[in-house]
Amino acid sequence: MSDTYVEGNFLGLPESGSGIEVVVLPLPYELTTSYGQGTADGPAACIAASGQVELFDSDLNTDLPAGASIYTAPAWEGKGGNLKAQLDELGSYLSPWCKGDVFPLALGGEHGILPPFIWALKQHPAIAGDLSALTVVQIDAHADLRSDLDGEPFSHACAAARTLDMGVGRLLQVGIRAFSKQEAEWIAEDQRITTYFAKETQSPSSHDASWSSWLGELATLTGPVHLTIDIDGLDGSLVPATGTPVPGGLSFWQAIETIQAVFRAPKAMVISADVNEIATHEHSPITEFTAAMLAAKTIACHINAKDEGRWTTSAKPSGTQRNGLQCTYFSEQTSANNQ
Ligand SMILES: [Mn+2]
Repeated sequence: MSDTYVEGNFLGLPESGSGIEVVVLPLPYELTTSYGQGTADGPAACIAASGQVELFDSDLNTDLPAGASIYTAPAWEGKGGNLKAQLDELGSYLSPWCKGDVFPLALGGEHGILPPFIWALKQHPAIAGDLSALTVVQIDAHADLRSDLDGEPFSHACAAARTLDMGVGRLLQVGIRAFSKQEAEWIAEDQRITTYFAKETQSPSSHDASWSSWLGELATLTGPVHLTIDIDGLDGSLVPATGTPVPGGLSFWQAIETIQAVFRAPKAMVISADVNEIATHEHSPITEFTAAMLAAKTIACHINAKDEGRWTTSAKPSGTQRNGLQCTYFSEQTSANNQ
């Protein structure tokens, strides 16, 4: 715990408010969760649990924030009366933090936050309007490649599919163990998608070779990368409160190794990340604590990448008052239900 613990800030860290290098963005978004409830409370619970995370990071060999300025932004407050209006609000909220001068880490909220995040990243200097340059690395139990869920194409169950629609060039998935026949066929056919199924990475007979192959794949990443961590990618025993916990998932250390490998890829630059589907359970804090540890490791790995020259920025870090773009992308989509 920080010596000068500040309630409501990630890791309890005090902040200067200027020269921000990492921003934590709480997105209590919940509109389409199919099974459990409580992802709206998840980000605040994760931030509260982060006060119990050790600040010492063994990769950095020092305490967080390790000299970096980490700012916890006021949480997004949804006002839109329907799903597409809320997605536009999320895009507008994220936009000021996606200009390349800071590392944005969002805490969700449903996985439906991913498409608005990708929309906001389009302006990032490393992408410059061309999302085909971007690789999304996804930890998840679900492929999230459905065309729609109950008629809703912007459901959390469709998050990865929508990012491909938006033009994302490559999608790498791990932990996947719950998917439809249609999703399996899409994965097999689409050259943009590389999926490491939990059946292979977790099975006693194949896990060593499969896991080495996954880490090898990550080492070859090039260009800008967004890391999206749906905590249900981890084994359900580690995240029992999440909306749809699934057995047979990644171990905690496999999630950590994945985060480390993405940030250590010599030719890639991780420009942004999210940890999503965080929810609470009255009898156990393990879900939000697991999420807080993954978020803390993500920040530590970003600082490490920056120290080692794998983070470049042309913009000078500035303060909390900033302008962003107004998102209307989602309201303009005609295919979705206007519920
Ligand atoms: Mn997901």
